[in-house]
Amino acid sequence: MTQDELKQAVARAAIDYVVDGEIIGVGTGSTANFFIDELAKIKDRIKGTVASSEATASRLRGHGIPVFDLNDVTSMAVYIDGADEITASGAMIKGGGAALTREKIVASVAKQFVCIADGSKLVETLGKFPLPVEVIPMARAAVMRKLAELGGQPRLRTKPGTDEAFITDNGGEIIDVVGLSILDPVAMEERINQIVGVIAVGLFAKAGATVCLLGTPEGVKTLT
Ligand code: ABF
Repeated sequence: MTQDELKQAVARAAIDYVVDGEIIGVGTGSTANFFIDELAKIKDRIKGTVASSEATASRLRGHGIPVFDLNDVTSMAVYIDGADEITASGAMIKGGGAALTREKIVASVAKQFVCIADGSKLVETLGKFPLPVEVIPMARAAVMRKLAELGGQPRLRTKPGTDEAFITDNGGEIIDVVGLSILDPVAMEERINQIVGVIAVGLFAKAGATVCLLGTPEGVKTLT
């Protein structure tokens, strides 16, 4: 099976976690895109969605699926999204797609976080994938110095093919921290959250995935 077929399989399996008549939080990335395409097939069963990025909102709308502003939503049954790395206990690195802040906000409102990922995302220790940190642009250099003290090498994410900073949907910049071995993800998340100028860190450990649907050649495995 190709990686895309594995992503498609978990996207299909995630439909079992959609609650009829409810609002569904929808993530960002290629696996989330496969999920959106599956959700479109049952769109009449749900009230609508909240999107974690402009790209996701426009894909949802393209399928005729209602997208609500989070400020107009008081409860959300489930948030469904991919990850860049996940451990067996549900701690994740996210943000390779630059949507980490909105992903964390939307996930925080949902009762359940269902992570959908192909098997290559399962790791024992987080950190091989560079850890994304979204920052207020004027704090970039100061935050980078603090992140270096944690033992990694911070790199400013740039627009492809340029030296210009990549700008997120929130007007923030992304620093990718390379070379970390994150043995205590909760402690690391708390430490980075405390750095002034950080908008959000792409470590989802204090509130990780409640369920992970992992695509493997033997079928979809469910980790809880
Ligand atoms: C989002 O999409 C992210 O937080 C993560 O960066 C990424 C995973 O991408 P893909 O599904 O394309 O592998 O969920």
